[in-house]
Amino acid sequence: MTIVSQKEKLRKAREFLTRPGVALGVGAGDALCAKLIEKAGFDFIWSSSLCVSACYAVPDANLISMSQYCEAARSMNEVVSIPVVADCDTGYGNANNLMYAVKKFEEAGIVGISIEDKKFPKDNSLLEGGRQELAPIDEFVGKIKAAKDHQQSEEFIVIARVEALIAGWGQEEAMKRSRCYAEAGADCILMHSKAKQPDEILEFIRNWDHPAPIALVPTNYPSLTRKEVEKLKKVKLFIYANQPMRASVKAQEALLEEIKREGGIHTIDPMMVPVSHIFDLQGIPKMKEDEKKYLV
Ligand code: SPV
Ligand code: MG
Repeated sequence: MTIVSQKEKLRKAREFLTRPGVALGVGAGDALCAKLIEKAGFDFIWSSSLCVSACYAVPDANLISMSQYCEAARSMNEVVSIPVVADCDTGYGNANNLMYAVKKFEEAGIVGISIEDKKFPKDNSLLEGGRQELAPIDEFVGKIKAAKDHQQSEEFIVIARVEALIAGWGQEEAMKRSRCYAEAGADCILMHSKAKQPDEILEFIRNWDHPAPIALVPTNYPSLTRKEVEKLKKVKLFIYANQPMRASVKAQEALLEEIKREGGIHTIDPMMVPVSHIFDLQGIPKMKEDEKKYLV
């Protein structure tokens, strides 16, 4: 892997928010997945709270700690040369917790964080019947200011994620909150929706008249494609938040079933990559080159 400095990653990420077109991010829960996302040619990694918590097989409900989320994001960042944006839930508590998190994630080489305007501890936004309690606007504005005032690098990105549509509070509330957060200094507004069609998202985008760019997570409304989003101009980050994890669970379940059914591992080769492929992803070729130089 070519070594890319944090400065270069920050510069690239900033460019995503200003250049024409849409940057595509994909959600990862671990470094191996992040590596696959980079190899497939996507623009950035979304260190997803859903995927990271799923790697521990625990609910996406702030059960694991900020340090665990940060370590997961750090491990991703260490093996890719594209930027890593971290999904930091509600900031792990109040503004004090968030300021500490900004320090830790920035030190880990992360180019930006997303924080959402729900109460801590949160539930996953797509969870049927989940607690989707919104934080008061002033409280969240305080968090955005705290994050922006405490970032070390000027380019570090703070994404304010608006959960008003998720909570069922409607367009007006979503718009009011987005304006307040953008005015408070958020670099980007992530408008989340769990609707099965993109209509409410498209309505929001039509009415959005602030220069702050928009980020979208189309998990529940997959009919909205990159091509259509590009035409909307105001959307700069488009995030496929969890598809590799869901595909790999499906593949692993099918494989385990097959082994059980066949009473052995003699039929499953076509379902797997060879071990050599894993070696490549682990960076063995580079290690062997280094050995030639440095081992006597
Ligand atoms: C995540 O990927 O963890 C997200 C997106 O926050 S969602 O799961 O839709 O809440
Ligand atoms: Mg999340």
